Amino acid sequence: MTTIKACIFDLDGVIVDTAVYHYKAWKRLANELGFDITEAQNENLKGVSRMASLDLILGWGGVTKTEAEKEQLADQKNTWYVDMINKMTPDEILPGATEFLQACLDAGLKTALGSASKNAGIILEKTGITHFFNAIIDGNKVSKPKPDPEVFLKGAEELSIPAENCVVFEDAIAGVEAAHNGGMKAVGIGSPQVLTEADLVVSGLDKMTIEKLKTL
Ligand code: B16
Ligand code: MG
Repeated sequence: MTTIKACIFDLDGVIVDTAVYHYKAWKRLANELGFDITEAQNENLKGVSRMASLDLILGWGGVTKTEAEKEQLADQKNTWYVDMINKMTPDEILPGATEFLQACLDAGLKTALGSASKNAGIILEKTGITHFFNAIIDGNKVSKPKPDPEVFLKGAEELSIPAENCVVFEDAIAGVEAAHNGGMKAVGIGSPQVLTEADLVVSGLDKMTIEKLKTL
């Protein structure tokens, strides 16, 4: 059993569901390039960085682009995506997320955000939850994508809590792997059939309690 002193949260799929906005923007880009992407394909983009997502999409469409063209395409997608997330409201926070964040703080635990997104700051601001986090690590602060543990290790470092006393909440397989690679516990948010390596799986933060942290 581990003493948990800090909780580190992934953003997309754990606190909010921005996958639908990523999908709309990527689909529009693919359509302009002359092909389409499906919702099933979009599943493979969750937790994957912007440029790595673009590489996957261009591969599915059988399209080759230069590095400079890819930068331009990624910028275009991001402009459409940011237009959508700028309209987000607190109603879009997933069930139980603010309640569990508050319960962590009330229990004296530290909290951090550990997201691959360079737009995490806008999302936290628009949904009104920035103040729940003692540290915010996003895609602007890291260079190595999950399953590399960089994003979570930086979170632990900013909180001054040893990795072994941290637990990560993640909806992506690569995120659970990243937590373990960093020597942290991982609570999967989603299905136990998918997140097989997680130390505990719940369907959402509405099913999470401080008591359950004691079982890790
Ligand atoms: P951006 P997370 C990830 O967020 C998303 O799941 C993924 O679909 C996205 O491509 C990535 O952020 C980068 O986002 O283009 O906004 O920098 O799950 O790590 O919170
Ligand atoms: Mg995620």
